Amino acid sequence: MSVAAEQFVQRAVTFAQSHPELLAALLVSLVVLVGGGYVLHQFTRPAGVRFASVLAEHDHVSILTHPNPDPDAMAAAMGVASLAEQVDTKANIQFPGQIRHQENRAFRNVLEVDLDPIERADDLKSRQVILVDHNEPRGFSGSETVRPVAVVDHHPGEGRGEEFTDVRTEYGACSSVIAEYFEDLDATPVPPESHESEIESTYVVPSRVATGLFFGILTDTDRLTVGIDPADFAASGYLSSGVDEGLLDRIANPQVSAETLEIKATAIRERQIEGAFAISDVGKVSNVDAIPQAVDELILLEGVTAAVVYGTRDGMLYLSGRSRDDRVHMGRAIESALEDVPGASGGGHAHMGGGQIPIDDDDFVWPARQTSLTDRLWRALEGDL
Ligand SMILES: [Mn+2]
Repeated sequence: MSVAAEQFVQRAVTFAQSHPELLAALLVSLVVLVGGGYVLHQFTRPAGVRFASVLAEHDHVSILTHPNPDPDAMAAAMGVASLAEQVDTKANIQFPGQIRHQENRAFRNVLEVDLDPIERADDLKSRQVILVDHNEPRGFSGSETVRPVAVVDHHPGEGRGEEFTDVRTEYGACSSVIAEYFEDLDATPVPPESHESEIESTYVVPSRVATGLFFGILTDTDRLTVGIDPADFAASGYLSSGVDEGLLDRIANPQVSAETLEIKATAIRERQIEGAFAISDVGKVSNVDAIPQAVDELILLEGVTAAVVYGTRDGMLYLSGRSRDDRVHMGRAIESALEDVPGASGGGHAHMGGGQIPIDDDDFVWPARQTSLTDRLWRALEGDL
């Protein structure tokens, strides 16, 4: 030690001996700094790291999608299941409702998503539930008794997980949030031609999962055109090296059933037009998923800026609406058209909405009510309700 340094230490020791209260204060500040730093570290760990540690704390989880899961919900569930597997937690994916839409069926089959239907809370394989792509359990009996462990979503809502909640309403897809979790863990997307064992990182995004998440982002943002956040682009970029284009093509361009095409044809043929608005009654259908697909076609018709298609199945009338007209908020238009209709429910966003009305006759031979429904829809689209 140099003479100057020795003198400095000597002076410091003398100073501390004569001011013990200052030394104590210094020690207390050190403890506070280190402890505070630790607490801060707990809260500033990336969400994906925290989520993985929540998963790792459980032996077995049930990953639950919303009713009639779409590709974004199934992909998010696949991602969580893969992550669970990588932290040695057993996982089952479960869903209420049905998987009917050809795109959803193709997604499930082509990517071999292993998921089981549930009708009641007792069907849950584990009471440790992780909700994806929705934040409140619904669509099965006893759903209100389920207290999810974790919630990962991009829809507005009050639902919370007991140990973990991550709801990012600005994101176009729940799949983007899950992709970010993998990125937080420095996971490597596995290229389709490679094998997972060739990857050196601790965590991986299997190619099947990367393809699913990428397609989840594509469908929930209408092929990256609607409601997209920069985070969705970033997540797509991150996943891209793991995407299997062959599988992607099979999911994105599934075969369409003859009934769906016929319902689309009926919607176009039976359309009533007033100004820039179109309404079409497709009658009785066996696949209600065809109704939103039919209105997706009707809205493309030149000169049409807002459209509603409705049809019936098993005592229920289903409506689906689209708007690319700034004057028409479709969700509110459907909601106001169905106001006062007993048992009916409806709503949605500005550019898309839907609703249901319980009917007593499945053949819909109630011209008076049909006329009044169409009339109310016209007035709602015009903004008169
Ligand atoms: Mn979604």
